Amino acid sequence: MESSLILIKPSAIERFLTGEIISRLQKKGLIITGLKMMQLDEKILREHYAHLVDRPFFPFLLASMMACPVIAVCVKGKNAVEAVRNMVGFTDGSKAAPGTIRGDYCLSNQENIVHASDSPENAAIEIKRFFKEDEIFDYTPGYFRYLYDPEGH
Ligand code: IDP
Ligand code: MG
Repeated sequence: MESSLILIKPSAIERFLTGEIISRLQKKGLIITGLKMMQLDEKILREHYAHLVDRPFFPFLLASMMACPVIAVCVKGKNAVEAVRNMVGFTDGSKAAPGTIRGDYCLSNQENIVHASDSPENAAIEIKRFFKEDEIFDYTPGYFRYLYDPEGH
């Protein structure tokens, strides 16, 4: 079972979209293994968005991500990273397909509702970045047999 890290960004928290996003993840069959609200700071964001620190919009991105607390969600499921990225849609909400989270709830490049890990390797790094080991609950819910066949397919 693969894990992925989602951040419910200030653009979603402020617009009361938290429940909607968590509901979509759960209805897909993704199992929530970690959930926490946290105020991000510049240090963690420079690490998390290291690939963007030299971009001209980075100061705006920093301010946007620190505007209010975010909610970090860790989920597990079959091909969870790809499945969540497909549910989230293109970075720019104005280009994201209807039916995706960004496609349904935003038009912006920056204020795009959620972050989602882009590879299993990065997911492992990001889960460690936002959760302590004892904040992840790797349990098997009772409804598991309604999500997969006995071999997890
Ligand atoms: P992703 O979130 O779809 O993986 P990345 O390219 O990793 O996209 O960018 C990380 C975040 O940086 C985006 O989700 C968005 O909030 C912000 N961002 C990316 N490109 C731009 C831009 O051109 N202008 C403003 N913000 C941007
Ligand atoms: Mg990214």
